[in-house]
Amino acid sequence: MRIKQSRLICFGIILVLMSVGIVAANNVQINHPPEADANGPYEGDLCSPISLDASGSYDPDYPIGSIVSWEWDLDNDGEFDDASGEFVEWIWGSTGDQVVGLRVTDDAGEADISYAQVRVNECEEIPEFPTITLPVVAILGLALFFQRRKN
Ligand SMILES: [Ca+2]
Ligand SMILES: [Ca+2]
Repeated sequence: MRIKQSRLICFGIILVLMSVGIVAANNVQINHPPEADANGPYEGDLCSPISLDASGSYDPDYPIGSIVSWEWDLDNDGEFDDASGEFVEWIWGSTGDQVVGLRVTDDAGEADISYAQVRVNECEEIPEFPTITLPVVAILGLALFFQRRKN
């Protein structure tokens, strides 16, 4: 009888310990690192800013965890210190294919990096004032000349 009682007590203690362990395991929050997405490829020209969009980046823990910073390396020197924010604009100083880096960091300090291509073209030239006005003035002048001759 005593042996049966002590076995029951042991079984009860084991059950209590197991349930405490399950509750503790469920309360442990495991952080997952964010996923960076620099998007692209982008294309633009030297004369106007090119818009970059990091909105494809996400934290798998959302809404419990989320991305708190978006940092860009726009001169490809390995330092993510050129711009910050989910959406940024940048004017390049030279033409050609460029590489931009994006580093996102979540609220637990975990980070991820993504790269994108940017093609920078020559400026699209807008015709200067005389190249538009001279032909128009010439056509108007000719039209006036022929109308006067007709009369
Ligand atoms: Ca996270
Ligand atoms: Ca940089």
